[in-house]
Amino acid sequence: MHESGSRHGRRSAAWLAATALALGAAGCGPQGGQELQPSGAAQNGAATAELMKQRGLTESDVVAALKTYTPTGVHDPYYIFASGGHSGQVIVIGLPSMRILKVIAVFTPEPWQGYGYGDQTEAMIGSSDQENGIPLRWADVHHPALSELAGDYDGKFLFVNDKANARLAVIDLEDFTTIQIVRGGLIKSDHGATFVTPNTEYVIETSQYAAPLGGTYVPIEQYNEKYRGATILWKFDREKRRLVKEESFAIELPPYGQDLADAGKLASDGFFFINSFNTERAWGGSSEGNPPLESGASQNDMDFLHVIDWKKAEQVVAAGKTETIAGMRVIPLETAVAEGILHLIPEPKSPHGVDVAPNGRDIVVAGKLDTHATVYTIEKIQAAIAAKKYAGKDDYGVPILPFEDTIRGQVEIGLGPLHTQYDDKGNAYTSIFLESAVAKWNLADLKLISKIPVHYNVGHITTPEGDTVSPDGGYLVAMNKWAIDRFQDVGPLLPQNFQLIDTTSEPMQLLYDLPIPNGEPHYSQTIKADKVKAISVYSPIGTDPATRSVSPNAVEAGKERIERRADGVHVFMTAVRSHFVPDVIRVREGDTVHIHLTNTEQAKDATHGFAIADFNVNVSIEPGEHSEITFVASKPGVFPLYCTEFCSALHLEMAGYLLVEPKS
Ligand code: K7E
Ligand code: CUA
Repeated sequence: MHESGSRHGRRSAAWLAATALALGAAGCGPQGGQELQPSGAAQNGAATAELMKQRGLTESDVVAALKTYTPTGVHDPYYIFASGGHSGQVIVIGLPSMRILKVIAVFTPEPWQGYGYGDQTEAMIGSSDQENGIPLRWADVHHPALSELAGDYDGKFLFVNDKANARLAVIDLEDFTTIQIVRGGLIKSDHGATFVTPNTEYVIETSQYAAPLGGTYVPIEQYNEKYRGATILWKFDREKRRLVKEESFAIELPPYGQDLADAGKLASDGFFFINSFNTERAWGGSSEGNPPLESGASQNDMDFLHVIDWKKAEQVVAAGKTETIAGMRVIPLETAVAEGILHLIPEPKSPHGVDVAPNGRDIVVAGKLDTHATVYTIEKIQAAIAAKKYAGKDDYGVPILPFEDTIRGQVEIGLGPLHTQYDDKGNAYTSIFLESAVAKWNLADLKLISKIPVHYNVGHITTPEGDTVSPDGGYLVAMNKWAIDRFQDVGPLLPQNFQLIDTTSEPMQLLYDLPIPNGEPHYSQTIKADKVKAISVYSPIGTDPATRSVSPNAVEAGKERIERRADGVHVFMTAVRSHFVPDVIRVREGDTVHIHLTNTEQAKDATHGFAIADFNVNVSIEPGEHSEITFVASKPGVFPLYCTEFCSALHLEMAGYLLVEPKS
């Protein structure tokens, strides 16, 4: 499994000369219609051949380089929004250059952006801290979901989940910043999250590990009776840019390990689908005489695909047939069964990915311990539901639809298929974990077309707009868990490996490796760059990014001042190249200091930083931004303050002093 990537053998000198000629022609040849200048081209060609020889590059390497190389100043046609895994962040990458463009701070403090240090971002990051005061300062980000209209990305918002603490975050793609973090309190972990319904009516968050709903203590011996899963439909209010808990609801689920989920679209609009594992309901206890969790959870040949009719669920909620747990309206499991909201379908052993095809009709499920991708169709599922054609019921009375009556077929993929994406040619691509490969197969006739090895242990894959109603195709990025021998050594903890693949050629061609050094990315989504309309400055001057309106404390040039009030010292300060006004702040030991700081610039990229020694004060103020900083001057002394961004030739001079006079 660890052989090197497909390299074609060296070709003849004739091929080299031809490529060299083409390169030469492209590089300095005349406009179309004119004759080539053989001498110049030949010269460049010779230089290219010499370079290839020096660096030991094959023809295939050079072609790969030409497919990904993006000259300076040229922008990529796509953004990849990648989960940052343990970092609690989102990584933004250009495709096909694979240049990292930004890290979006979400659940974790991020010093460069001052995220988690100024008042507004500290409040943002602390908004999901626990009731008992335990702060949450990391996250396990798995699945980014771009907002959609009619099943297509609209480029406005991005949602991500934190599997570890069952939280969701909302990111605004106008300024690529986090604008909300929510923790519902109903469930303890999430994984079928985040996924959006076709018009982003709801952002879906489904539990992974069953637990008593609402977070109470129940002995684990009562697992079958009292532990539950749940899927939460968070209502998204576009105008307010908020997930609204009061308008959201959940559906109680059996205590299986609910896994990935995907929303239906077009033909399957109104439904969503959730995989599961551990339908055995093993809960571990290997030192107490039980089988180990992973083997206890792998006994059944089939687990259950959950089919959820969310439009029906909306009606049941409107009719008030809910109970309230942890402040969330919950449709009880019996009600979900009685009202026909929930059906199960057997699916092959320990499934992982469920991915609805662009046509909305096919639902592709891949099982980790199976060799197939299984294709269900919504027409067959709906027909079985309508005819009440059941293969039985589970222990909770949930009707089980027959496997054979709901599938269109299966494709033999390889060992350990996980996740599926689509292109514009009717092809599906499925990652194969155990085999370390990606398979391309035809969705219409369920025929395997080809496979490409990847390095190594691929998890998710992403193709341009590859999970929408209209994928673009062309590229695929394999998000590999192991890198082993791909990069020079950096100690025992190795980077993850993103591999860019050209899917238009046959066989597919591996183009580029991008190491990811700050967490384990799971899913990514790839969107056309021109759909994202990012702002370059905050306007008007004094805008608070948290509210997107001018702060009541915004400071105009010439109106800077220091005021002593009952609640402390208020400093109304501006920042502009290359000074802070005021630049000397005099307070007394024990004073609470409120700094109201406005960057009055409107020039693109004219960012300033603001830091004070010893008080953990550090913010980044983008052009036009207003920032609030509060701290207690708890010790006397002289503390330099300065701008932390090299903003101008007089950047080092952009400084001042905080003078804290002793009490006595
Ligand atoms: Cu890593 Cu989607 Cu959480 Cu598969 S998941 S790899
Ligand atoms: Cu402002 Cu450096």
